[in-house]
Amino acid sequence: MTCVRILSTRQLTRSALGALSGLLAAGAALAAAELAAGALRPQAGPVVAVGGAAIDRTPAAVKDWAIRAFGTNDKLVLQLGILVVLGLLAVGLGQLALRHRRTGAAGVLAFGVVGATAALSRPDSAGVLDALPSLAGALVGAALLWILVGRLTWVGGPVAESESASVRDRRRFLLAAASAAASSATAGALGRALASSAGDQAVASRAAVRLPLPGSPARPLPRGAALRVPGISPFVTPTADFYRVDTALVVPAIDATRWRLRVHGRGVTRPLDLGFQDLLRRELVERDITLTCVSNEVGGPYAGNARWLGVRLADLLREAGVRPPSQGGPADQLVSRSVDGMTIGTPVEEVMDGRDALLAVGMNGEPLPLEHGFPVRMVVPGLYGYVSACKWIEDLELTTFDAYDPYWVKRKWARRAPIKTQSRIDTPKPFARPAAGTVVVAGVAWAQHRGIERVEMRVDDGPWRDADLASQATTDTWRQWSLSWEAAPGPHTLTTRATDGTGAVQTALRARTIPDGATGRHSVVITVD
Ligand SMILES: Nc1nc2c(c(=O)[nH]1)N[C@H]1C(S)=C(S)[C@@H](COP(=O)(O)O)O[C@H]1N2
Ligand SMILES: [Mo]
Repeated sequence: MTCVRILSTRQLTRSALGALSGLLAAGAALAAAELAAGALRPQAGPVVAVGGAAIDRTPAAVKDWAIRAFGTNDKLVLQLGILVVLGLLAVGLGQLALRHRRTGAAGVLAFGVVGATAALSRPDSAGVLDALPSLAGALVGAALLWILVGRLTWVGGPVAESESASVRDRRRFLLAAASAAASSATAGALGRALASSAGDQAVASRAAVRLPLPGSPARPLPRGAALRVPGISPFVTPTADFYRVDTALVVPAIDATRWRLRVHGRGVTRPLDLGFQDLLRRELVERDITLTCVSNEVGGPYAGNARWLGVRLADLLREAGVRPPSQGGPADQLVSRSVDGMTIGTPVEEVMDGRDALLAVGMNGEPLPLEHGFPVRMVVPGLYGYVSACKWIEDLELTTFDAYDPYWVKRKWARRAPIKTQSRIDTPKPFARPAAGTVVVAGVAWAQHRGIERVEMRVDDGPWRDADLASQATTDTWRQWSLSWEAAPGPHTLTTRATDGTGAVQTALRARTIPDGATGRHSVVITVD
């Protein structure tokens, strides 16, 4: 009996140490890969590469669900998920290596190949170099697993060893494990430091930017354009609260002093190659424009209004010799490319039809924040962000809708996507319990470039009532609304609908966000006490 118990404890220890070896090997692999990525390209690190590749392949419905469930934390959740899966696999490989040392080590190498393949598959991949971090990491991890498991003879195994050899191996295992853990921590930290020093240059170049005054300032806000109702979305969304939607696990860090933008393609008679200062020397226009994401559900948070500063995109295109299709130009699609490989297709006609399509350098009086596209992004009133608002832009190509499908279109989203008329109840919040009596219902409505003419609200199945509208700043911004309601006790459903500047009433028909934006009316259920 005693004999059996000792044996099983021994096996348990062996198994636990195998798992530990697997985890240490995975940790060393990741750390070595992060170090290599930090030195070469932070985006090529295995976690970011696998996460990015996962985002590229995620069906639209799952992506929308992730945005809904985790909001802006979706990227953090994804990376933590990858680490958890990696941890489990590492434990498994540790066990495998106890039985077949070579197979276990080969398993680590296989994951290196997965990481390398993911890095190479990213749209911003810079070529074979991107495979290096994952492969280097995998080699280090495989070697470490091989060494650690080879020193586990003192807890039993295929090789029968003498007592003294077993004591020696035990010491050697502990030494290897401890030094692996220590060097992994150091390498990982060093990799992070290297990666963030690239970020430091971007941050420094941003701090050095002096935005000139606009030659064409924003139209002064008319009186009454901003309502002061507690709980309503402020007319100007503070930059810190502005929604962020993109595929970037690592926010691109661009040094503005080295940034270039190329304008080329069909119908371009004079290709352009511009630097940041070239843009700042041009006439800058300042405009209030509300941005909206196509992934925004009815009543959702992915809309924001900011004061943008930038150059007129249409002027730049005209300088390059571009004519819109209506004037015989051969290109109907303007494809913008970002440094992180995003591609966004915008109709040339809309960009050149007189609306304030901008190459923006400023947001709410400051240079663009890194997360919102520093140093330069596009903003086109009236079109959802995924067909207009390319952040971290570096290339503009004139082409046709027939010739090229950009990133989201390849993933089944619509080629063209004007923003749909929507109204949202900001206050009261769902399931609120206001006291009976006067309740102020308020929110925002948008139909960019058409404007909002009317907002109505109804309680339960009652009649539609006109809300009081804030003054319309421009047709490109959202419009706040509010309505005082004499609330009777009990449960109530509040519903809103907007009418846009063309007289079209927001439809009650429900449509999903895919492929070109959600429709339906926003309702909020509350209980009046
Ligand atoms: N480079 C890049 N630009 C991008 C995206 C992206 O994923 N990558 N997402 C687009 C989408 S879907 C939207 S809605 C807007 C959001 O801009 P914001 O994050 O500044 O609010 O950016 C657009 N520009
Ligand atoms: Mo979006």
